[in-house]
Amino acid sequence: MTTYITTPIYYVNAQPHLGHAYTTIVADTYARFRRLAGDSVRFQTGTDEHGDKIAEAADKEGVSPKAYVDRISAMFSDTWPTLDIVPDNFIRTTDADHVATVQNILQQVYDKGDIYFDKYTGLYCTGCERFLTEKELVNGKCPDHQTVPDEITEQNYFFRMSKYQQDLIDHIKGNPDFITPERYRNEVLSFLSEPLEDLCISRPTSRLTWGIPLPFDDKFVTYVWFDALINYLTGIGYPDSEQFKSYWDVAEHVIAKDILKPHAIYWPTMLLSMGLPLYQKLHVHGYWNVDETKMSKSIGNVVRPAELVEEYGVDCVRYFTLREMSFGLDSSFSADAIVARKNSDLANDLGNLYSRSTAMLIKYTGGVIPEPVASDDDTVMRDLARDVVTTYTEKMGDFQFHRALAAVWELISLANKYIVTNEPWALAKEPERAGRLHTVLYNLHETLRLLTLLLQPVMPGTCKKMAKGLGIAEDSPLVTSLDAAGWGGLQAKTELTRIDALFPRMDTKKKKQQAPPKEKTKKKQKQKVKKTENMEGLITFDQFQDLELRVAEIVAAEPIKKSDRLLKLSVKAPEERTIVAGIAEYYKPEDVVGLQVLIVANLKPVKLMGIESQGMVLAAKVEEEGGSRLVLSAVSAPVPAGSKVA
Ligand code: ME8
Repeated sequence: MTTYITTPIYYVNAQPHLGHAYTTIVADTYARFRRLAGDSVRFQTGTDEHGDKIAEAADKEGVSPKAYVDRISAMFSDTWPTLDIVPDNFIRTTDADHVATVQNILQQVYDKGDIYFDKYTGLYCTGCERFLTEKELVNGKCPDHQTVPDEITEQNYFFRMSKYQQDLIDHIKGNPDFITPERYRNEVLSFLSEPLEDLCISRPTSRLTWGIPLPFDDKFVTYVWFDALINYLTGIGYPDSEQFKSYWDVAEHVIAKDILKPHAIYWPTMLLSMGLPLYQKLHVHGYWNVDETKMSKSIGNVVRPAELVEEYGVDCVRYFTLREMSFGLDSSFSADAIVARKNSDLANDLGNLYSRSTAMLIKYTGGVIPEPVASDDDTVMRDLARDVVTTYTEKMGDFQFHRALAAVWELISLANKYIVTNEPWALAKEPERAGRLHTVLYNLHETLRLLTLLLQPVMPGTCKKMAKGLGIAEDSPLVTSLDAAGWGGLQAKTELTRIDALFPRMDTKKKKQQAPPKEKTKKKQKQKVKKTENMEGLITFDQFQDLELRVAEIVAAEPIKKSDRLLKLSVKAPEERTIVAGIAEYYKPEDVVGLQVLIVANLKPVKLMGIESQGMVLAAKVEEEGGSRLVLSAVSAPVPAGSKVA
């Protein structure tokens, strides 16, 4: 099998931050996982170096665009090794072969009649590098950049995107895995339910020269998105190379939701026009936020990957990001969260298991793996290991990294319990129970070998150390191939090597002292008062104040399997959250996307059909002949998502 996995090519108007690092860690981890599964893999990342934004940034620094892009692009390519990210190709859109490929494709699409010249007036956001529709604006501003777009009128070239709208809808409907998670697929389908406008794909050289000249009109350069998306083809030698033949059919792109539209609409329609097969899959993740705000340079709340690596270590950063974020949803970064993961999951659970097990082996057998007793029917570790390997393989393949890791941690947790229940130190005192001791020690070390194998894609450096400690060569199939994920690969008589602790604990005392004291007493008093005052079915003003009502915007909706009544809603209020609402009998998912509704925002989360619901949507219950129906509550004019209802 073959795998081709890509990240976005990042703009060089800013240095890499945790958001870029996350996407690239995801792609690297997936590439390593597919290699573990035996695939021949190509993993590509790179930098996007043309366009208004870059020209502006270079101008600000008073250097030429080329000098500027060379410098920042190197910052990206230099960052990846520090995160143990190893792409097979780092593409730059200023590379000569890319420029030639873009011009080739433009000519091809032009000759086909899919590009025409026209006059256009639109609202242009420099941050997004694209024209926005009125509908996309919030309070007249671009919701991502909080800036008022410029109204621009100019003559330009247009790509007949609308011509391919129906083909694209059919493709998305016929291929449920084309865009995942499902909420983004629904978002795209909902967008495509309105007529698609054609795409402006040029910029006059009077306004911008830092771009690829159109091959059929040198008074224009190529719009940066039309140029950038083609990187996925250039990087594998489109159209003639062997690599293109083996990899294009299996292409998978990883992006965050900010660039869903270019990837889910522009790119597939471009491919349809070129007569090429569409990419296989688009994997869309959410944002890393800091204090509920998207991390971005313009807001100035960026977390630098290099600083994280310095503070916590590379594998801790990789593990933390993959374990903490549910792929598809937003996540919040905080130093406390990463320290907690490091101390609990890595130092306590994994690190302790490794050091306790190996220390006992060194003590009781001189560090030599013993032969387990064949007749011993202790299969507890082996049984769970088999299930964990199955779950892990499925979830890693589905980009559910947090679930795959949670499954692996079940195995770690059982192994730690296994030590306590079997008390190897007691067995060691009774020579007649040596066979039992050997089985227990073997089972623990075979578990460590499996952990070394399964954690490879996520923590490659640590796994090399773990393999070395277990006396296994770091490139041995025993720790680098899923074929060896069955029980019993570890050979008796293998000799351990002493290694340092895998994850030293971090000191949290200092932080705790700085934390402000909690205001518990006041709250408790309030609760007491509440009970006594609630006598006549009336509530006090204080009690009402406890209820937090907010306006939420529904950004995605999907049915819930096995439930006719419930819909799973993703809402912005202003942070993103999931609410399970009993409205499925009255509303179709696609009809509620974009609505602003009232919610109770401070309800304790509850699980409904296995999904955690973080709030409640308010609706009017209308009693009619033959039953009742629900009508969602709304505000009389659009307001920013998350506005409090007073
Ligand atoms: O959009 N959380 O480049 P870009 C999670 N050049 N991921 C984040 C993030 C955050 N807060 N911030 C950025 C471009 N990212 C175009 C792409 S592709 C043909 C052209 C990650 O530098 C995430 O992957 O703005 C997001 O999609 C990407 O960086 C945007 O990078």
